[in-house]
Amino acid sequence: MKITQVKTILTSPNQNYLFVKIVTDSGIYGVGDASLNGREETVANLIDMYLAPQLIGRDPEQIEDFWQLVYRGSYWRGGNVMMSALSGIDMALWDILGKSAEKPLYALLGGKARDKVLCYSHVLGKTMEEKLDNAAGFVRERGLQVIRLRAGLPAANGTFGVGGHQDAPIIEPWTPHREIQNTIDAFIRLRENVGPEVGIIYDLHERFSPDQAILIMRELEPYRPFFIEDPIAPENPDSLRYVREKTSVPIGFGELYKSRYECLPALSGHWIDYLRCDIIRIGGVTEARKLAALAETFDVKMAWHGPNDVSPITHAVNWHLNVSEYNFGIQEDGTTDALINRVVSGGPTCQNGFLTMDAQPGIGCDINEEEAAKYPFKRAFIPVCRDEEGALKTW
Ligand code: GCO
Ligand code: MG
Repeated sequence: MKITQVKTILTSPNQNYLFVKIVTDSGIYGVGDASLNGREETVANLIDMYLAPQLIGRDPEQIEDFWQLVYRGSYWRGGNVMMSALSGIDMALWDILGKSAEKPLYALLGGKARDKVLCYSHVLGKTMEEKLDNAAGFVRERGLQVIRLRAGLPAANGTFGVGGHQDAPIIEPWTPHREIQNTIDAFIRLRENVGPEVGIIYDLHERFSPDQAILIMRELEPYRPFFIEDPIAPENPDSLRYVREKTSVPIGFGELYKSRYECLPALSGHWIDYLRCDIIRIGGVTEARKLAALAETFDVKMAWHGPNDVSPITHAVNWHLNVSEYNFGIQEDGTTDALINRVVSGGPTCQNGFLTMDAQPGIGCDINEEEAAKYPFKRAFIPVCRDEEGALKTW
């Protein structure tokens, strides 16, 4: 089997996505997701200009070799743009492998290690007030065991880059030291609203400094968070150790990590309980299985990133990883908009708190290219935060 064509597909069904489709001379093709919120076209260009020409004529089953060719062979290693491009291609190659073996991806990864995949959803609502008020109903309606809230003020229009063409990022106000008490109060209200049994994940979105995060987490200890997500920024591993040592609250961390090497100190030091990498940022299936094995070594559970800005293809790959991993913890089902399902078929859904999927050979998803063309890509930016002094803060 030889690769004959590599296509990049940019589309915007209420959110920008970048897909990769790799076609072979056998008629089998594979699909992957290379979406990088706010930089999709840059990733597409890297694939079209530099990676696709290296794929044409290759045996699609040499997945590890192509991974190394892009990662080490480029000499300039890593980074979000390169890793997203590599991940999208990697997923498509595994999809081809599964389809030609007539096996679902999870079977290639060692087979099922569990029957059910616990998942959590984002509490929805237009404002924080609405989310806090509606949480119990939301949990009841969907039969959820675990929910997730993100620290923040009511979102401005265009959050997550869904607002269509923009010339610059939207600015949201956020003054961290003023939001400490609000953040604590929001969690406590949510706990009171949903009762003691429901797991609550609170995403602090790297918005606080270590001292602020510690303050919040210590106050929340009696309210038993399922985990606190990304309490601080990831750049300085020692800061994470510092936070870890000062609180007993479980920590989920890592959607901004781009490599196994970045994850290593947090894993080997046991500074986190759940590793939350995004498979589009760390190198696709090839790297995800190595990373999960590494986390298993250090008793850290997996909770792969699954927001609305990754497509059903990534949600499906996450599911295949989930069912085949020994150290699976929980899966984020951050899907908030169904329009993407017109473009991508297949993929898991959250039913009564568990992620279920009809497994087909490969990843089990397909892209409807005609449908994708109906939603033309528009440049969009992730918002930025500025405090009341005008200084830039983490969004
Ligand atoms: C999450 C994440 C996302 C990110 C988004 C950025 O936990 O799901 O924090 O919501 O903000 O992926 O594009
Ligand atoms: Mg997050």
